[in-house]
Amino acid sequence: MAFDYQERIPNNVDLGSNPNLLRALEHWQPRFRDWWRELGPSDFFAGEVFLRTATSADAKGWASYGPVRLPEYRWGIFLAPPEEDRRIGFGDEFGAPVWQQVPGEHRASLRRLIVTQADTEPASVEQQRRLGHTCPSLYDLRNLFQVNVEEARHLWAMVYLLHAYFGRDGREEAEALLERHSGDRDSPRILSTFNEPIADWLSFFMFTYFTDRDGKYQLKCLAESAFDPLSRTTRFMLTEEGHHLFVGDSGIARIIRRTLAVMKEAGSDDPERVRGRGAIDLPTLQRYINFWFSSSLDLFGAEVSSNAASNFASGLKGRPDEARFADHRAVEGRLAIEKADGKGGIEIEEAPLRSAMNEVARRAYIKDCAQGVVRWNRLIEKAGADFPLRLPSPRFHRAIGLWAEAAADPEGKILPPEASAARQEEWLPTPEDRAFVKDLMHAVAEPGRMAGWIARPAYGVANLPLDYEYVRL
Ligand code: BYC
Ligand code: FE
Ligand code: FE
Repeated sequence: MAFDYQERIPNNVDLGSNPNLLRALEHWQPRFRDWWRELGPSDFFAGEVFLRTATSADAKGWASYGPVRLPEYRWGIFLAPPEEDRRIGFGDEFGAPVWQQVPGEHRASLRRLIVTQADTEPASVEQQRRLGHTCPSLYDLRNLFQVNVEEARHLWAMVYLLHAYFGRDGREEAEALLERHSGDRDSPRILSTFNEPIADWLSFFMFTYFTDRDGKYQLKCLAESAFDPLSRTTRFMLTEEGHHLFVGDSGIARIIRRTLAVMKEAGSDDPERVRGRGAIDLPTLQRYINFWFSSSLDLFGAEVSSNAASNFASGLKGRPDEARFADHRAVEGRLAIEKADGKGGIEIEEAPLRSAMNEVARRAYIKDCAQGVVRWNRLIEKAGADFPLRLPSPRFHRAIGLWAEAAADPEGKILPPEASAARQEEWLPTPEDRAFVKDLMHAVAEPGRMAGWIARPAYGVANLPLDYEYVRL
């Protein structure tokens, strides 16, 4: 089932047979284009970018590649193929047929989940809109734009659900998605991380590694949903997500490779000498990891959450890879959760499993995050350097949940608040770190050339050589 790109809004949901819905979406489309022009990567609209575009929902060969101008990218509404006789996979209605419409009693909660998901997509485009000016290579510039157009498509995916299933409220929410903006004082994006500036490429790679990975896990939870259109939409989004994670993972690995090479040349691991030679020292990398990992942990919500319990009970939001579990109702179980005892120690709360679903997802996410760190540390070890990177404790630098009030160090040790405040500079990027990293970034826009702070990638895009002109400016 190849997508029809002759349509004004390419889709595989038979929009043509629903004139009211089509009209509503065609009304939203110019507003989306205005937003893309104002808050997308518009400084690069004149150029031609070698991009992939989704062309079918087949698991194999779902995309095609070619030069596209950014204002002319064809966003569409694409759902994974329906699964025959799909059943609800968890919660109170386990085993019942999935829903093709929204049950009235779940309407408000479902809308809230979809709006929260939707809000992050344009937010990330807004956060990244100026990065093109300091791209380390045309290859990276192309990857940035690939991520941007797909996040914008994810907005389309959610807006389709709002328009098709939530009537007037849905249309209003779709408008509001273009009115909130990342970092806006009066009308910010909903979730914290999506209001953080991404002013340099180190932050971009950290964001695509850690924050897009929250996206992966949240989408996995929503892919389990009893609301079948949501499940099918998020399943297709997950196929696109792999590339975003690759950009982050390989980006950080390339920075580390370059740093290790510079350390070797300098015969020193002194951060100042590494910086003096135009690379990013490992302690600075660690501080960026501490920041983006802890911020992304907050995106899972509170460890113990009545929202999470009721979303699970009603079949709206499951666990990542729900099929892995034996008991899909989770009425009985408990999960041991650590919290501060208020006296500098830790106590364990046995939370009912359903209330702890945010924490179940967060733990799966943390395991996934750790895999990249192991690979990066192999590079460091092989180079004979003695500075293993690590994920900070989940207690560190949290703003949401049980640890929001506690002051823990990256090892998870609870400190008196003053002691912790005094050491923030050791643990999190300082204004000097940010200024240094920002100063390092200058656009490198000749085919095949790389900025001095990052190593070459192992391969080009879609079997093309690295010196291919991925963006014609
Ligand atoms: N910042 O009961 P709780 C992606 C709020 S990323 C600010 O724990 P719940 C992407 C919460 O809203 C994936 N506020 O919440 C990545 C609630 O507010 P109200 C995005 C926060 O509902 C890169 C209150 O605190 N998708 O796709 O269990 C590029 C109580 O919290 C935060 C989703 O998030 C925060 N960090 O869980 C592009 C999936 N955390 O009701 C894209 C949809 C919590 O008191 N969303 N709050 O006003 C959800 O499933 C849930 O809303 C959450 C929160 C997991 C976010
Ligand atoms: Fe996305
Ligand atoms: Fe993404």
